[in-house]
Amino acid sequence: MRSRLRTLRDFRMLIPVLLLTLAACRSSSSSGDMSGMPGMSHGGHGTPTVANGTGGTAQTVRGTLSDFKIESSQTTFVTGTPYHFVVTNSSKSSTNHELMAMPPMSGDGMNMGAMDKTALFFVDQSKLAPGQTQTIDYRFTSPAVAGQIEFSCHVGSHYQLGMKQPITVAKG
Ligand SMILES: [Cu+2]
Repeated sequence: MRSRLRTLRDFRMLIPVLLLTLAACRSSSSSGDMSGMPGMSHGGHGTPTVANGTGGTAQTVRGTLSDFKIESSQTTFVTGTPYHFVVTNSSKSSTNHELMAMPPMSGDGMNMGAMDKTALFFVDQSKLAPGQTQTIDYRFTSPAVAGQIEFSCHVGSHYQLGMKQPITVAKG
């Protein structure tokens, strides 16, 4: 009687351990390469790719806007990969900045509305006062060679002052 109770209790104590082990298996398989695992019906064909779902697989990219330059933790990207941009205005002055992802501008003949339409994505300067951080999720759909797309800030004459950072997008 005594020993039977003890066995039951031991088994109960094992349950959380089993659940934890299961959870660990799940999370490691969903973030890893599934192509090598038997019994996986999707994601096969031997192509190691980032999961296509909207789950937590986005790559974080840090963008820093200052007076007057743009720094990005990453300047080469791949189509189809979800990126999570974390953009901070680290201006030491009281200057708002913006982050646009768009073709380089040669002249100044484009108004803000047209620019916003041309841009792949942007974070407006109204949301980027000094010290502010904004995030935006984006997935590139078309490849871009050097000189085709850049991160830029077109507030005032910031662009002419150097607020541009060329990027490239490879085919994923
Ligand atoms: Cu600026």
